[in-house]
Amino acid sequence: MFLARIQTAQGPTAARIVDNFATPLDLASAGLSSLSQLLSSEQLVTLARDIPAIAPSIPLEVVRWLPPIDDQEVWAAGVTYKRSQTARMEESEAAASCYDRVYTAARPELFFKATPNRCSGHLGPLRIRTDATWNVPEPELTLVLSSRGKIVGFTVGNDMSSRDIEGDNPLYLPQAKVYNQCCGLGPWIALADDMPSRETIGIRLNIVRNAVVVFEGDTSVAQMARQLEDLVQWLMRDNDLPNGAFMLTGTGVVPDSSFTLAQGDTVHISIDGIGTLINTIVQG
Ligand code: DO4
Ligand code: MG
Repeated sequence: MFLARIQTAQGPTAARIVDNFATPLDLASAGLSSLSQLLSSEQLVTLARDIPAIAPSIPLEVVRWLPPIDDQEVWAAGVTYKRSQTARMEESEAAASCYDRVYTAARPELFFKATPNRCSGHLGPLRIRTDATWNVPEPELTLVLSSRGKIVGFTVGNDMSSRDIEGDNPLYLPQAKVYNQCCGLGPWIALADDMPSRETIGIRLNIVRNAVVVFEGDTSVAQMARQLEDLVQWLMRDNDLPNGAFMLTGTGVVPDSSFTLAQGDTVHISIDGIGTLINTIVQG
């Protein structure tokens, strides 16, 4: 079972995904008004299974997917894998020592990534900035946090990044990371109890251009230099998250420096225990 947000004739709605069908949920029958409230409920697992349908189930092939977020903030961790450290050091001479030091420092790199309106769901568009020339997707295991900071679920995240802007000056990081359609989330949320053990979770990235695979790479959560709970406790320091949050946990896959995304590319990110998030790249 997974939880999602989908578009129906009645508007956006939370849905339960079981056996290739999406069932729109009557959240109000459980006294809830949003998916984020359901995710923060102490009865999440029972409610997710038992909330009645508000409309007939829809076959997955015809579902119109929304990112599985409504009221939460989106945060991200950086330089949590060796590959990200080395790629960042290649990209910027000026900032090389910052990336080198943060990889081993007690305090992780954390940054604000997106508001819900800047996120795209499965099969939606993700954007390259018009003023950027070197762009990559970043495939990241993404934590779904309750309002108390508990890891209640996982989804697939794409931390779209403009490497030329970030590499020019580290103070430009927010512009390299935060803009319209800068963050892919989806296709749905896997509840924490249903995930495989963390060391076994693989992450795969494929980029397709004109029906040809132009990049493929993979990593595993076992390669991550930090513990997920450690990232969360740093995020929650003097930082309340009343609606919960999504937290991208950093990339372990970075294409070689000669690669840049192009308009029309299709980005496929698969994470074990969750599924595959597919987005098409737009620019302008
Ligand atoms: O400081 C650069 C961002 C790092 C990042 O997004 C990552 O490692 O995934
Ligand atoms: Mg990233």
